[in-house]
Amino acid sequence: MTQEINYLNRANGQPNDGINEMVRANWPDLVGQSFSGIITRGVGGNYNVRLSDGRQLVAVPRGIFRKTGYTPTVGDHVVCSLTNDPDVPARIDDIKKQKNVLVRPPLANTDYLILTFSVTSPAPDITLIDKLLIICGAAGIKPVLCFTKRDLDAKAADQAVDAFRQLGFTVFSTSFTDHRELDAFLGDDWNDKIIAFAGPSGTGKSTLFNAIAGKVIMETGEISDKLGRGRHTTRHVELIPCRGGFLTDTPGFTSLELSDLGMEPEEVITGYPEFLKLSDYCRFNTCRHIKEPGCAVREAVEDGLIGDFRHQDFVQERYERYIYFREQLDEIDPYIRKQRRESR
Ligand SMILES: Nc1nc2c(ncn2[C@@H]2O[C@H](COP(=O)(O)OP(=O)(O)OP(=O)(O)O)[C@@H](O)[C@H]2O)c(=O)[nH]1
Ligand SMILES: [Mg+2]
Ligand SMILES: [Zn+2]
Repeated sequence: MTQEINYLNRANGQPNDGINEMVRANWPDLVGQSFSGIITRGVGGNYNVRLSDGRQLVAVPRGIFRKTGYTPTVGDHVVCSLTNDPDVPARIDDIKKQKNVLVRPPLANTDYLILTFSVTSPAPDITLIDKLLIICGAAGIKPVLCFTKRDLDAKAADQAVDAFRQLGFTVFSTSFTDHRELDAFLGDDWNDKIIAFAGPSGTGKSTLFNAIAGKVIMETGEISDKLGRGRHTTRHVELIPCRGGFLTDTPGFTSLELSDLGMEPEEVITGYPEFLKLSDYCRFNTCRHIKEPGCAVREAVEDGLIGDFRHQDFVQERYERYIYFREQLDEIDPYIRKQRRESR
């Protein structure tokens, strides 16, 4: 059984005396040892760390992280030890190298990001889908597209799935009663994988979360309406153990600017794998795939060689959005981009 400590920290205005003694009394095997775990939640400078055997501790980062300006992130693999400070049960001594990190949601080491868009109410924002695909591509995270609310418009759901699938994306549609395909894709043993949701508010991220977790953990839209809080029901990022890995719901958002994230112009094409794989054939390796002579990407789009014949308009529109994002980022001074990247 999982043992948990209810650690009430000073930031919440609650006393936490004796927490260290409690840890020592309950888990003598941790005294004088280093132990590793994963950060599942962070509030007010305190981090919940889950050890591989399921025990949970609250830890505070060593001063050095404050000096280096590095803030531990949910999803970070850390090494901790117990302290002699009565206020702090454990200290984070080391943070392992991240395989990737997202800014929104703030999350490290994501394996799959489920991009959740409803087929209707709200209608899918195709530009936002492309932005999220770029963010995944640049971070090296596998995107899984999910079109929810299939029960409201099955035809639109099938069309959306079809359009992205023929380009090679992993994409599913779900409804209240049917998320079998997505479930089967995710499998039963996640082997410590972190699976997160991203997408606009009200698209059903929390609903899907609960469906996959098999129990109601996250508050969904309807409940929050009763509380009068309206949309943006989900507020913080927390890893919840699920199928041998972790699932995390994330707050929805309506806008997202690639330029604010300090993204490099060359990273835009990572969201367009159907273009990326052709870019090796461009005449110049500095090709921006816009108007350059001998551009294999532009030629393939113009000749209708990408994707199947029914989706040529879709490919053309994807290419137009690619150009839009690429030109937008090319306009920003490289120095400003660097600053934005460092301050994000
Ligand atoms: N018809 C239909 N409605 C759905 C489906 N999934 C979710 N909803 C409804 O959509 C609304 C929003 O669902 P949530 O799961 O709270 O959405 P969310 O993406 O978590 O929203 P935020 O937390 O604000 O980002 C709720 O009223 C859900 O009941 C679905 O498959 N079909
Ligand atoms: Mg939610
Ligand atoms: Zn090119």
